[in-house]
Amino acid sequence: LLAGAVAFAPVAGFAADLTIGFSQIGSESGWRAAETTVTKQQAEERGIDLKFADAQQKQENQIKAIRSFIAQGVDGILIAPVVATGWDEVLEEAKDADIPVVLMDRTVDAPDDLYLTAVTSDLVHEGNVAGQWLVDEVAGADCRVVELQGTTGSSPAIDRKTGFEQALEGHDNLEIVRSQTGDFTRSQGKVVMESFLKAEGGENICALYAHNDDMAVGAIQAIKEAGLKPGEDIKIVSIDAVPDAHLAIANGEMNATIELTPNMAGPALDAMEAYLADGTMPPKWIQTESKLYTAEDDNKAVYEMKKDLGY
Ligand code: GZL
Repeated sequence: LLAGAVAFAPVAGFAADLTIGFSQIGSESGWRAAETTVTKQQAEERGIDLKFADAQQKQENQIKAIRSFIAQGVDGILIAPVVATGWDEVLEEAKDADIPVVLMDRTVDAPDDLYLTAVTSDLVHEGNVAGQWLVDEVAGADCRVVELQGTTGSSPAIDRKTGFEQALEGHDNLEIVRSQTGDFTRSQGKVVMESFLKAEGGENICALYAHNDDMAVGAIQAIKEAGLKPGEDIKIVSIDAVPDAHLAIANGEMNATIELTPNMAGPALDAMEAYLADGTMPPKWIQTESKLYTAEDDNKAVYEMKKDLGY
């Protein structure tokens, strides 16, 4: 009996035989690349066989990948959903196949019994912090603001806009005069910032709020090419705190960024493993922390610490 019991004792780290599908959006930003790196590291450490699918930012590719994972009979599925709508049907299919789904870094407008949990930051709070930083920075002076939005219809683009506008309520000296999506990419951030500069006149723009650092870095290029000083002539506040943002702040070309951890997979896989091991139900939202970085921080040191993390 003893020998038998020993033979069936669960192996250390239950995940030794788990197969997990990961439907990743793409590699639109440095932050996304870091999330992919960390997720693969986390799976490796846990002995999980990770099936990785890059959707090139197309929802239909994510849905195809999820259907393929279901057909393969994976134990669980991670999804970073590019947009918030259009997931009900495929999530129902995963539920019907008894395959738990964990959402990473973005959430969906779907009944929450269709996913185990969502691991995200408080995206509205990030917008609040960015807006409050700008309110304090201009200290009552008139300021015409331009906004580079994230991917249209994504939960970060919706919530970061909402949070920023909330912070500006009651401060009529601040006005958002242009707001357009740059799709979270450097190239689009630059192109859209060029159009803002042309339409408004660089001297009439006081600040830029970018929903992520990659668009802010693209915009910095456009501001320089327009003969203006980013971080001085145009204040810049953004989100992610990727290494290049810390470098830009250290160089005085950017003013503030709000940190988003690339390690969503740690909490996501913890929840997935616990559920698969014994049915433990996690909360529907596992929140990751946000931290504001400004020129007062030692951005050079933070850059050195982050530069080899796979951004
Ligand atoms: C936010 C995440 C965003 C990052 C961007 O949780 O979904 O997607 O802020 C990335 O860099 O494109």
